[in-house]
Amino acid sequence: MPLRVLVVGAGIGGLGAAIALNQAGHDVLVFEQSRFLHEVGAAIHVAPNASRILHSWGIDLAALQGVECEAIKVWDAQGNFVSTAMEAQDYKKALGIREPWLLSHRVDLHNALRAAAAREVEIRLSSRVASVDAEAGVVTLEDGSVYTGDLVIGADGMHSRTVKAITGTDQKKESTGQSTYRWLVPVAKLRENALTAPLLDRIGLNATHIFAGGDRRLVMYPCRSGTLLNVAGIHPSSTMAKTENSSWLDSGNVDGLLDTYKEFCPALREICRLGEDVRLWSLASRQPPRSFVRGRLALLGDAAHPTLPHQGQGGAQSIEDGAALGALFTVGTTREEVPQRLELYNETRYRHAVTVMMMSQKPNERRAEMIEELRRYVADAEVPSDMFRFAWGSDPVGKARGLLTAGLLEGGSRL
Ligand SMILES: Cc1cc2nc3c(=O)[nH]c(=O)nc-3n(C[C@H](O)[C@H](O)[C@H](O)COP(=O)(O)OP(=O)(O)OC[C@H]3O[C@@H](n4cnc5c(N)ncnc54)[C@H](O)[C@@H]3O)c2cc1C
Ligand SMILES: *[C@@H]1O[C@H](CO)[C@@H](O)[C@H](O)[C@H]1NC(C)=O
Ligand SMILES: *[C@@H]1O[C@H](CO)[C@@H](O)[C@H](O)[C@H]1NC(C)=O
Ligand SMILES: *[C@@H]1O[C@H](CO)[C@@H](O)[C@H](O)[C@H]1NC(C)=O
Ligand SMILES: CC(=O)N[C@H]1CO[C@H](CO)[C@@H](O)[C@@H]1O
Repeated sequence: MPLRVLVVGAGIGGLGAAIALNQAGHDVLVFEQSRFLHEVGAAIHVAPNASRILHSWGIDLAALQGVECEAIKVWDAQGNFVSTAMEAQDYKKALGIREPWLLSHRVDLHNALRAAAAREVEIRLSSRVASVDAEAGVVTLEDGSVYTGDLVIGADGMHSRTVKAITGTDQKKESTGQSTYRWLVPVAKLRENALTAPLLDRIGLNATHIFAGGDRRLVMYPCRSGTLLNVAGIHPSSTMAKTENSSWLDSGNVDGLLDTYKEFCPALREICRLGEDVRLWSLASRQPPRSFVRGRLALLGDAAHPTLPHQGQGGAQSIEDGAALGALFTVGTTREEVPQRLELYNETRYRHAVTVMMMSQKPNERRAEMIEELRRYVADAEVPSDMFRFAWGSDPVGKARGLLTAGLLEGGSRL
């Protein structure tokens, strides 16, 4: 008998898990609070291992309209070249990776996942989950309706409610002291503008560009087949207001943006001025729970490990979580076996995802400062010497299968 799986949240991670668990032969029902009428978002990094997982789920990578990222280049605030921080090719060679590192509009990635999931899985929109009983596998919606499953996936993002079923309390989000302006500019507009056209020609549209000046930076990369430039302006927060409930949906304005980047060169300021629908996101986060699982509940993605954008890994980690679940819940898994399989999920993912999460709390050059904090959750953790090696070298499916086989060999003592 297939398992009945209830997924809370149809974001990147929830949809990925729904696809993986459905492909493993289970019945999946997804609850999503929104109606997806006004989807916002800017671009998101799809790291090579994540694009390999998407491919394995039968998703046509062309639908992501992604741009392949070849390097990370650093420039100063006046637009002078400083250094090439990394070249994708070097890592791909060293790690034996063939898959692309894609820069995709989040809406394009989300649509591709939705289309793939909707072929087999029911997604109920306007269905906000109020609470979850982890031991019983019961999900209660705000409208009062109650559903019972064999397995519940808490994929409800940064502002998760399902995490409470594990921690017992609501966790406050804390500001990191930094905020991010996010906006998109049509590349055609930049090409016909006398200030920005020469800059664009010089930097090219095949890399992630970091323009750094003092305590602030502009990070730019293309998406949607190179027709849109995505810009993130990471800077010290001027106000701690709104921190608690800050989200991708908060609006910013061009005046505040121009003021923040007043020391940057005219071409970069012009890219700020051309910003449409500028969002201002206070980089707030919360502690991870001590465990990703309890009873019949597994947390994944930002609900489990709220990941800030500094390493461009939030989306990829949530996709890896779903792939691990798909590998662990093999055909024929029984209702009785669910809690033990979830312990293997926690073992597969906790250490890796919490390490990436902690390393994403600060800009890369300052991430070593997170070691104490990381060790509160993973006692013997080390700061990865190289984040690309660490993140791109992960193999959640192989690890999950290895743990499963080891458990079965122990004569069923664990499974
Ligand atoms: C609107 C939006 C825009 C984003 N834009 C970007 C971006 O431009 N760049 C970037 O790098 N990252 C962006 N992110 C974050 C990024 O998608 C995540 O960090 C990453 O993909 C991890 O995904 P996730 O599935 O864990 O969480 P999310 O992608 O945040 O998805 C969580 C989902 O759960 C739903 N949900 C929440 N609470 C409930 C509830 N109680 N009941 C039912 N459903 C619920 C939410 O509506 C959402 O669809 C955005 C997230 C959102 C929600
Ligand atoms: C990337 O773009 C730059 C600038 O346009 C160009 O010099 C470089 O050759 C491009 N790299 C590749 C591999 O296309
Ligand atoms: C944040 O959201 C919670 C739940 O919706 C609400 O109770 C709280 O008052 C909000 N806080 C702020 C500062 O708006
Ligand atoms: C999940 O993993 C973490 C880190 O290894 C561990 O502390 C926690 O106890 C695990 N949870 C369960 C239920 O085993
Ligand atoms: C799931 C997946 O694609 N994992 C791969 C990630 O990258 C490492 C290193 O190249 C491979 O060994 C994994 O198989």
